[in-house]
Amino acid sequence: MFFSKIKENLKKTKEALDVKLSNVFANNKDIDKVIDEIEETLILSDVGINTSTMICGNLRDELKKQADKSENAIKKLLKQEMEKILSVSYEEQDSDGKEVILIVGVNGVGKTTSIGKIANLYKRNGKKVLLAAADTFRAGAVEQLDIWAKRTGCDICTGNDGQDPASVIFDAANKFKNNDYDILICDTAGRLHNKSNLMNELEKINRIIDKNLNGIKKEVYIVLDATTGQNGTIQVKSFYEKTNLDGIILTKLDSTAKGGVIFSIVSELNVPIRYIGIGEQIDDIEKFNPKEFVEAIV
Ligand SMILES: Nc1nc2c(ncn2[C@@H]2O[C@H](COP(=O)(O)OP(=O)(O)O)[C@@H](O)[C@H]2O)c(=O)[nH]1
Ligand SMILES: [Mg+2]
Repeated sequence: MFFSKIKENLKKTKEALDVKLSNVFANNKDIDKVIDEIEETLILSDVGINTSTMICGNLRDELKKQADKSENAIKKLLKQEMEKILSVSYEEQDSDGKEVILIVGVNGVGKTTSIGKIANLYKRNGKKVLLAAADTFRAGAVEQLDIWAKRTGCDICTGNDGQDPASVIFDAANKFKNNDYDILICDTAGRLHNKSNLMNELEKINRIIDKNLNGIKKEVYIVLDATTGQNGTIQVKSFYEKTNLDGIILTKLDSTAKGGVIFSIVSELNVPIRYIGIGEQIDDIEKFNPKEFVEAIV
């Protein structure tokens, strides 16, 4: 049920890839030619040159080892190789203990929306969730998170527009401790006037969490908009080089035919995808699973 929803919401990417792949098989009999064209197809779907080359190199090697070179057999191997790429540094998360999640990323990528969706997932699992509205930079950001808090029935710690975000986090950390919450999710600003400002801000927030919620698992997730394609990877490298990142939330995969970008993101950044955003509604989020993802797009 859930699974067919991923398929449905990722259909732009699936259509783009599947149609081209079917053409490859329809137009070629020669195996080498088929694989060359698969490689081209992957590159055109934003999988990235290096990653596409790697996938098809492995595909060639594996195919040599078996007699069955039918379309089905090739597709099965292709999926395996794609899954392998996405499984790098991926491990299933146990979500039992207390946890602080810090959400970072540039403006408009879907940070606040993803926080609402994730809060809802935890809430549904019976967790006591607190949100921290530390994007005090952009007008309206606090209200936006507040709407999600109400919608999901979670508590929220807010500051005023322009208040020091670190002080909001400080208040939230105390509230978290004193009221026995399970999960704290912190929203942050996507852009301050310049990069060093942003980095200082994040450093300060990190310090406050480490000091005040010592011993509680902390995860820093960066949110990336899949529709910006390869650009997202560059953003991460240039902006967040000094921040320790534990995971990626890749959003708006429903709005792009270039969902293949996920492969270059994973292999270039070497940071695992944790969640994927597949729409604007509260349930349009999935814990990332490499196998399910590949099955949904090829
Ligand atoms: N189609 C689609 N839209 C999304 C998704 N995630 C967020 N959005 C939209 O992207 C816009 C910016 O989201 P927002 O959470 O405010 O971004 P922020 O600035 O990073 O906090 C909003 O219009 C959201 O509804 C997604 O997975 N799919
Ligand atoms: Mg926001």
